[in-house]
Amino acid sequence: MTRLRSVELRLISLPLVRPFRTSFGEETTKDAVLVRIETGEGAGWGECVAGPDPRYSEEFNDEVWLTLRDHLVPSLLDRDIRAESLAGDLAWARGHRMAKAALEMALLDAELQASGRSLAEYLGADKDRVACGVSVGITRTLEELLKQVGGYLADGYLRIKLKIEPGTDLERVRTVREAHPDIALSVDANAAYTLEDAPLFRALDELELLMIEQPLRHDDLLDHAKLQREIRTPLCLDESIRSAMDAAAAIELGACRIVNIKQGRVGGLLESRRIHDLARAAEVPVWCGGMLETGIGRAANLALAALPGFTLPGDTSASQRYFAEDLTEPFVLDPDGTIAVPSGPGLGVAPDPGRLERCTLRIERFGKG
Ligand code: NPG
Repeated sequence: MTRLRSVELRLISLPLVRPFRTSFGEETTKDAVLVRIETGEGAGWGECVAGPDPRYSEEFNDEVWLTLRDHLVPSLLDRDIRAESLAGDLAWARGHRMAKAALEMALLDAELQASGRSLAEYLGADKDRVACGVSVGITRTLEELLKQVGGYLADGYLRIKLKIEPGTDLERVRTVREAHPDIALSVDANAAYTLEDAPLFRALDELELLMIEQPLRHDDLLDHAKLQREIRTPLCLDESIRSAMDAAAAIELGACRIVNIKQGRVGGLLESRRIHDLARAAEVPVWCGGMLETGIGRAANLALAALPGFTLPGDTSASQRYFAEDLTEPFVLDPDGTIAVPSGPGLGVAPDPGRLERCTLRIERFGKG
């Protein structure tokens, strides 16, 4: 147990090296709420995965700020807390998983720094490098898509994921498959289709994809189970899995055969580990999703991805795939397609003070820091 003395919220904005377009819109900057806490033992950083608007999830940056400022932080300030019981302390507030996950990350960072342990070791990692994939946004042209895919393969990425949306799907995926018959290739629809699109999925089923990610509604399990019964390609769920309970239901229903774990989407690293554990017991592979995180959130993702059940390459790409200049020391892809898991205490990284100041849009502090 340690006393929460102060919390600092920061809204930051970093330009992306190239716009990232998905079925729900285009992002040209990475805007995120960072949380820095000070406890009786030390300090820690957390990064919230919410975006600027409520598209991918109900949570978004301005709302996360208010939730933390007016509700979650006041309920914890000057109290004795620890990461393992934080979710229970915050259970009175329904939902708001991304905001809660950012606090939990900061608390884990502080606690583990104080005890000199790395996050990866604490979570139960069994490797010190993780296999990395890359997610390719929707491009304006096929030529641009092939160029981006070719570039990422030359970098060493071990799995290519193509974003798809109605009208920009089969032809593109087929073209990439024909150009690269042997690569690990997957698609991600971000919930843009319905069961009526089953013919499209039957056609995609011919392309030897590693998985089809979140084809149907963000809150659906039943239709995914129906679709999974019609195709051979494993379905993977992202948005539909918000907790270990959701993951257990999805697996039991046959709504997916693979689970994407994003710590922010499920309320934190500890809930992520629960999902990993139950999926592993059910022999369902998991992999670590990405939300264009800065080096802070990326460090947490790499630690998580080092757990034994993460058997598929994650969206844990190198810093330079996103930013000309990351907030932390950059994460670098090895030519073999892996990135080293941070091994220092806590997250093992901290933001560079100068870069942090340059990209900060807003800052607010609470408590006696
Ligand atoms: O490499 O971090 C990354 C991006 C991976 O495609 C990716 N993320 O739907 O999974 C997703 C998508 C996303 C990005 C979702 C940003 C929400 C925000």
